[in-house]
Amino acid sequence: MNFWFTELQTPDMALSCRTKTMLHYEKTPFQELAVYDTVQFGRMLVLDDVIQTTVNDEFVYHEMITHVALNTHPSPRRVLVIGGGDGGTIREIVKHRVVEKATLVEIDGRVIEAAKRFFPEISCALDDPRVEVIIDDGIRHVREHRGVYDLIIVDSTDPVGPAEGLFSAAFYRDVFEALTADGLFVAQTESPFFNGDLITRVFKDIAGLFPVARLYLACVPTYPGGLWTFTLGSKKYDPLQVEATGLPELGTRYYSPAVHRSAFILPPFVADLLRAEK
Ligand code: AG3
Repeated sequence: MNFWFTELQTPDMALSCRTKTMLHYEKTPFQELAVYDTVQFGRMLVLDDVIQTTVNDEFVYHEMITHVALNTHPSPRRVLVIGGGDGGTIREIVKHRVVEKATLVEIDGRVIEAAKRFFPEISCALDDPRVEVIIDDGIRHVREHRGVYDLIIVDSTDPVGPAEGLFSAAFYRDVFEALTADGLFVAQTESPFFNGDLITRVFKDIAGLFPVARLYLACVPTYPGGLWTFTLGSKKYDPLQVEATGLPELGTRYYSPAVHRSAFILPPFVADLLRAEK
């Protein structure tokens, strides 16, 4: 069948996936939510016509947004996820026995419902006894919590619409305050090809707040340009100082102790985005 879903990744470039069927569509109070069954990537979650995750490539993003930071902190007992209503980030977090409580704060409860219904392999840990799900604005949640989280992960949509505030300096200040004295933070920060200015600005904000600021990369084929960035801010522990020996075996398909290190090796055009004079 010649039925295609197309994401306009920039005004001048698109990614199209041949689609077997549209499994679901709704308008939530926050956004349009659709689930497609694609030939190449399996089921695909789409918000406001932007691909969020697919069954076939979600492991890259979810492993990389979690395990780098979880293996950097020696005992991440309390973890907060902002966004991430599909549950993929939570599924990876609960693989770590040391985590006592993982709190998910998602603004749109409909995303969680759709994930439970259409993406059981991604959402499967949302009912774990160590997981607490709160439907609320992550910005407010962070503002109202002080010194409680060892790790905060921002698993957001692109910086437009509901997620815009999750890329602001004011929000990062509240994140810093919501962390414990040796806490750390990681956020998905978009494409180095198409969002260079954003990456530069976010890195500057994070480096201004946290003693340790790092950017790392992973390859997510359904995101614009494929190459994707994550920005990490840490009060104490440096992800580059992590000893590869002694890391827990997590059954991962993208993350490994060697990838933990190599992800921080930046091509010069990416390293340039982080230069102080920018
Ligand atoms: N968060 C969305 C990453 C941004 C994708 N951008 C795009 N396709 N233009 C992913 C949520 C997965 N838990």
